[in-house]
Amino acid sequence: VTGGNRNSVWAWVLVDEVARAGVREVCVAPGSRSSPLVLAFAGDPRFRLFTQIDERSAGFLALGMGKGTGRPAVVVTTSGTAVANLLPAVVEASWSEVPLLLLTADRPHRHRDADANQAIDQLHIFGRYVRAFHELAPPVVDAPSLRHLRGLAARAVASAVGAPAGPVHLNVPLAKPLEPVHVPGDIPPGFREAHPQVAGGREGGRPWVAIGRRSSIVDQDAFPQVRTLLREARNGVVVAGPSNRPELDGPAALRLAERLGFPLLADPLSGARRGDGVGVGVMGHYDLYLRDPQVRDALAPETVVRVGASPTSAFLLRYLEAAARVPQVVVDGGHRWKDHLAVADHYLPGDPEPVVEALLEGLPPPGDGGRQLFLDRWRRAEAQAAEVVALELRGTFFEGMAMAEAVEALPPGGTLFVSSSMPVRELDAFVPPGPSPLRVHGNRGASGIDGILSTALGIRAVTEEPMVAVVGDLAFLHDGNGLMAARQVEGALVIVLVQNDGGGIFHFLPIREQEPAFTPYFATPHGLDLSHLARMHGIPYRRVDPAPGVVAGAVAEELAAGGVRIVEVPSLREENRHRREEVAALVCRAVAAGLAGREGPET
Ligand SMILES: Cc1ncc(C[n+]2csc(CCOP(=O)(O)OP(=O)(O)O)c2C)c(N)n1
Ligand SMILES: [Mg+2]
Repeated sequence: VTGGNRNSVWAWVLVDEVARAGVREVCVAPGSRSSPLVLAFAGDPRFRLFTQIDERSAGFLALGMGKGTGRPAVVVTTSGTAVANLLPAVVEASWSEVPLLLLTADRPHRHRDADANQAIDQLHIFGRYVRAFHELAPPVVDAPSLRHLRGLAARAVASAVGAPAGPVHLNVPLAKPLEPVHVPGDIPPGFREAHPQVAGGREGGRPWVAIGRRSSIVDQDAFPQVRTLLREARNGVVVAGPSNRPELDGPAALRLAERLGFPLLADPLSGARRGDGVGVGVMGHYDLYLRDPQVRDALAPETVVRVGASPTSAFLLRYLEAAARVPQVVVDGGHRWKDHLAVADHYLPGDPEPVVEALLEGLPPPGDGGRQLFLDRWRRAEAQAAEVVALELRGTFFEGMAMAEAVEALPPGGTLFVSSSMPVRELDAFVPPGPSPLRVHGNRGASGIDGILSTALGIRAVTEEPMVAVVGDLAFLHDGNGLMAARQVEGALVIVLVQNDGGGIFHFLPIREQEPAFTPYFATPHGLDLSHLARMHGIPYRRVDPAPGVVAGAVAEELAAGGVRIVEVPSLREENRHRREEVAALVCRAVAAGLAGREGPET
């Protein structure tokens, strides 16, 4: 314990215990009320500190760090609307089940609801979006209170880690003095000597209380029925949805599909689309061909097993909904219910890895020829789609090409971040499955276009591999403040900015017919030259021609140059829609023709 008053001791003990629980990253937004917390973090070499003026961006920066490490990053704010600005990141962390720890300074109790400056009601301000909320006691230096504080800090981190993981909020009332000045009587004489563990923490850097990680396992009673169902299934599909633990859930889905002899429909955020063991049984272009009702019928399953969240592809969702009458099993150990279509008839609320292991125990290998025929049909469809896609990605430019080439430019094992709106959908449709590993992140919890740059920079801050973030121009503008973190991170991050001057996604919706309102209120062209924003932050910015091969070349060069850099790819919204629909139609035609042909094993 250092410093000279109850606040500095209180903050130091809290921060010490947060470090002992394994937290290393801290995002600080400036303010006065939080001074004791900030000084404690800043004086502790166990932490890496980042600063961000805009608390909304600070929240997403920490969210990105949580995604990258699997442990919570801390956000420290002052009192007032500073706290309220964290809500978007808290919602995303909650919905996408990512650990996050909020330490919000507050006015002392006597100032609340009494017209004091910068005092709002911060209690439970994030409602049900946090896994835990605790209002800390007013600081005091006595052994029972500090023991409780140490335990509470450990519990906060444990609640954030889960399972299920998510945001945790500690509200910290602090009265002046906020600086570590000596206050006579604040620290009882001889306190440190009398209570060495309370004051200095447990020996050997151990946490006050080592809390075991909860895992979600499902009662064995649930398995026999599902096992029977899977044993008797004539055919089926496994769908791997977005996961916050793709390195575990992806391989689990792969293993299940392989053992069942089912095709695996792998969402790009599932961990099953790319990486070790991804072979011809893994489908990645289904969004393009499942839009065709005939193809959908020809590939209709008799059983479905879904792992993780609902898939990104709207056409895959339609396919699953069309199969509402067949048995559908959902495996997910997360916080939220993952069946908005209400088609599941078995739900196993456990972590996929142990659930899959348990399901496969005693399950005979698929002997039935029906499964093989069905898998072959899927493989033929996927192969035909892949052929058309590969050809069209060398033809006239569209945004899918920018995405595919951005991925192509990343070395194996690289990290990809995609913003909501079209980038995640271009990834879904046009980036093929394969064994070359790719770590993919996106904010798919609530699918906001907010906090995108900050989330990407947060991931960049805690990972080693080269990284590309593909973002839309509105998402880019929305989190312009996020770029403040660019000079605080190391390593290569190329932001591929798909500049179609507005929300291209709205062109794919029937609302596009509704002019004159459509353009100003939906597409929202801004006509801004975004390079100025980059220049303000000192970030190298380059605009490239929308033509085959150009994005791959530019991204590879910029990755090699290192640091945070932006590649702007201009696109025209309406042209892009036409071209994308043309490519999808070509895929559908090829796949439909192939399926209409003679059945037989793939050669
Ligand atoms: C915070 C938030 N506000 C609004 C939306 C609704 N929305 C979804 S996509 C989109 C347009 C995004 O445009 P851009 O980032 O340029 O991507 P594009 O559609 O052009 O690919 C909007 C406004 C949202 N998802 N999140
Ligand atoms: Mg756009």
